[in-house]
Amino acid sequence: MTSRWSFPVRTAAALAAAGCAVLFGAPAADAHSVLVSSSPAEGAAVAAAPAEVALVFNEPVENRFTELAVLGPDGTSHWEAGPASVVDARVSAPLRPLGPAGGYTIRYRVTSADGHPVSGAVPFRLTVAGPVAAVPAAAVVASAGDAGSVPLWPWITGGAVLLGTGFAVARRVSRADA
Ligand SMILES: [Cu+2]
Repeated sequence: MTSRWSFPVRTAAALAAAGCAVLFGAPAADAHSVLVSSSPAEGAAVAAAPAEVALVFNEPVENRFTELAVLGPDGTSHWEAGPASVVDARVSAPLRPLGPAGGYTIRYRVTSADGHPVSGAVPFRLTVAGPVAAVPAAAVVASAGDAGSVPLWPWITGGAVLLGTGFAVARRVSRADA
């Protein structure tokens, strides 16, 4: 008898079942759902954004607590265009036109048929920058707090000094006119 699934998938399913039994005391037959394929595929290089991202699991997953996000090369910007939809074993979400070229990540969390959560990430690469050059505003705000980012205060201080100098000069000029 041949299996529908490749050896790595069956191994992952077996390990998930073992983990299930250890963590939840459930019988090994109640295995966690295992990701079988994705679009874009793991590690794929695409030249343009697909209309949606999709994940296919080895069994139908439950349609609750489903999360599907597509993160940009900065690791914080979101590129999914709406909530995930679940149809049997397939979980998908619409995708915005993508931004900068680089590494994108599909991050997911689904509920297995046995009720246990399964989460993971699927990386893919955009080889040609999309039409949305600018990173979404929320991502800029979020990354401004990163330890590695350039601090804002020198720019604010510099701007204030320039503004003050401008006022002083303007006042002197208007006094000279009088
Ligand atoms: Cu489970």
